Amino acid sequence: MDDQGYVIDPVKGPRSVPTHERALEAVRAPAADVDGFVREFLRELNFGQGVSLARATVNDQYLALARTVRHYLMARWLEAIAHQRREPVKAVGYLSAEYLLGRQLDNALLAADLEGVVTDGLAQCGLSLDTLREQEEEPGLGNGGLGRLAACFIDSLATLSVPCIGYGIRYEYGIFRQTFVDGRQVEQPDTWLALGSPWEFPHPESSQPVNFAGHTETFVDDDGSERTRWVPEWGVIGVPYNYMVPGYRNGRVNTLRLWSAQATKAFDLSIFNGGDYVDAVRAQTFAENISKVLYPEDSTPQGKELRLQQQYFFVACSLADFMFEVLDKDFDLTRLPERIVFQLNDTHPVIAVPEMMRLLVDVKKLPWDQAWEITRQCFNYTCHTLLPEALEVWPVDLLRRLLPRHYEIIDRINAEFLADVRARFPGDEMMVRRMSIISDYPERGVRMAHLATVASGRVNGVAELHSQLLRDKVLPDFSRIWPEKFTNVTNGVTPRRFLRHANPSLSGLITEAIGDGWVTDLDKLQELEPLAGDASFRARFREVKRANKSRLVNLLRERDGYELPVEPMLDVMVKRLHEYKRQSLKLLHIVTLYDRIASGRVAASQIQPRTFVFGAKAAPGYWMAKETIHLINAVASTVNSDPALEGVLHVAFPANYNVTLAETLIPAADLSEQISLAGKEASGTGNMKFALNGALTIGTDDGANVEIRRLVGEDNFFLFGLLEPEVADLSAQGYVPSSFYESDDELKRALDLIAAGAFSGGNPDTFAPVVSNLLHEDRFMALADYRAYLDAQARVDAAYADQDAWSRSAILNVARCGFFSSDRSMRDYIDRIWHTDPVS
Ligand code: 26V
Repeated sequence: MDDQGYVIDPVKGPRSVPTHERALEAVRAPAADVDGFVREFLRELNFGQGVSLARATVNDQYLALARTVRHYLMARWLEAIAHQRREPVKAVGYLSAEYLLGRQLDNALLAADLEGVVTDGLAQCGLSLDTLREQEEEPGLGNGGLGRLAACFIDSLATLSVPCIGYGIRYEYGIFRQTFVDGRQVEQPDTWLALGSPWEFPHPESSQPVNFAGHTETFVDDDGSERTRWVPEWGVIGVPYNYMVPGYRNGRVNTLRLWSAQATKAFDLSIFNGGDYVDAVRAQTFAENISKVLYPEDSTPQGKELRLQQQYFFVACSLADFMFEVLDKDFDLTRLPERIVFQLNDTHPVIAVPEMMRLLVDVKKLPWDQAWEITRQCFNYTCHTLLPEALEVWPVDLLRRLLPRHYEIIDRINAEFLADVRARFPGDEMMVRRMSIISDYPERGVRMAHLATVASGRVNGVAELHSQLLRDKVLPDFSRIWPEKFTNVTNGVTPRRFLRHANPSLSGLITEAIGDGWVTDLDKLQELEPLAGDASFRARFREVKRANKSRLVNLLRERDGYELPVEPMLDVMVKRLHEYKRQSLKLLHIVTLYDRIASGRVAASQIQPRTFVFGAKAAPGYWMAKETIHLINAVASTVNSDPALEGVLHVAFPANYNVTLAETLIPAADLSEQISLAGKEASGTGNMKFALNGALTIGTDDGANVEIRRLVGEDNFFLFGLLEPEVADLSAQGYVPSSFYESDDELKRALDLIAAGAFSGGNPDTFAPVVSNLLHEDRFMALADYRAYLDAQARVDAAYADQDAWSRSAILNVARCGFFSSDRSMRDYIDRIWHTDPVS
């Protein structure tokens, strides 16, 4: 605030502030010029870090820089928060157990348009922005697609000026750091907070108590009505940490609020009074365990008590925070749906449904039916999977012990729901069993997807094919009784991080051609389409790709010690390691190429040179996935050390694939591998990032691949493999993988080579389990798709040989992928599900 009562916004300039706001707005952004920046940066270094420039470590410099950049966003953030409280606008409450944010500094610089000023200002201090940005440990508070999607969505909502609070968990340890020891994955803790994060703002004054266990009692209220009260056994405190979510150069900053668990004083005291100091300290640790670590499984629920504690913990904090802190304590909750719509990011936050009912019925004393009406208007559910084993089912015994009141509420919701089903389908008890929220077999369990579907206004899948399969195969009974509940919103990715920031060279080329409007209106990329026919533009596009490859080759040399050539086609498969994603199919391709040369069937000079890059973390308890990692590393080391293959075939598997590595890898790729078995990948979002950065896709008819292919055109996409109905037929017939092995000589040779120990120093035992799994089980039909995959790869080689035609296709991929902006996804959610408005 300056003397005249102005808030200076570095982007929009001065703005008049009404007097009643002035007290709130004691914040003023530093001047957005080089001198203003340098002054502020040195002030942060001296007074914030307590060091002189001469003695500052790189970490001091980074922290001071981050704090300085924060200042530029602060005025807008406070304004957004004040507005939220003041104006009766409807907000989105995004409930997600995961946010895979990636580095914050680059994003903040981009949003606030400070890159130029900061580069110059740091140079004046003798420092380089590139060195400082490397200091940041990315907050890896997610496993993969689902967590990264949440991060893209909150970015887009801020850019669209839609009020949103993202709610989640501040894990002290995010996704593990992957290392390789003798080619095997070894997990290390992710200590992202070790040096402190300058991007978080703790707000202990807004802490929320959260209770667990105990029992319930009924009693008669003052007004004579019978009520239930929960007498919990223990509790913890949730301390919120706020993070800025800046919109792209629009003056909007939304909030991400992550909860950290702390022991309650009351809890400590009871044990301290018992005299056992050590027990008391241990109890404190016990409470703090709740937000200690992100569970690294992303497909097989372990049914672990701590995970249920995590889920309830963050959801209880978040609902109470919104209902009683963001809104006034005396807000008329019958009007709650006018102010909030909660999006359930998969089933992880679904315990919010009975929690909302508990708050409305037990705490706010609303009649059950009215509370249920409100609840149903406040929640919507997004499903992110098709694997039956990934659907969460909580054992009744566990849920009832940990959350006795919630279990009662779920039981009543179920009873009323099943009464409705019986009324609609008299006598169909099979249907009642199939639909019940509480299952009887194999043990009594609460099916969280059923609870979410019953309680939600809308249920959506994340790509067209996925939404269709969700309706027809995962929740068919529900879609029969409530067809209008089901909808699709195809995923998207933020063009700010994944094109503008990650690929500055291509961004520059695009902007030069069509202006910079595409950054917030990605459909504008269509204007590039005519340039695909322009030979000089194609040549420049190829130069950009080459420069990006060289950037990657340098990074992999420094980071992982790889010596890779820049020229070959760069073929990339990066995603979590899972059998359904079929990294093993990619491996069989590589082994076949290797075998063709090693056996002399094909001369090395006849092969289209390629560098294969893998990036993949396996869940620590997923044995087959870890064996596959070992095999990839073994094949990589054999291929890379064969002098005959120098410049022809190389395989790189940099450890610890994360958002930061993706930002260098994706822009360099020529070929994007999206080869899941049809009907298994809900959407995929890496597929979108690659296509947007001008890689061509080799892929199955699965997830969002279907839509990518439709948009970019079938000539610019390498399709192969069984279609989803064919997969279903083959399964029904009884799939026999060994029959494919017997009938395809090259497949047989590839598997035999692995089995014989060609990649394990002659030891046939090392990879026997992987081979045997493929030969005898092959749940995801890699062998059935092998020949089609190799044929498609041959088409890729032929296409790549014509570099000019290839660049034309690549440019068309960029031009036609505007649809995959998460801004569009957010507009779809707004139109079909949320019905919220942006604020001016
Ligand atoms: C699932 C589970 C299951 C219980 C154990 C813990 C846990 C943790 C995370 C998850 C999430 C798995 C679901 C997921 O990440 N799905 C991915 O979502 C992406 C965004 O919609 C989508 O693009 C991918 O296709 C889908 O696999």
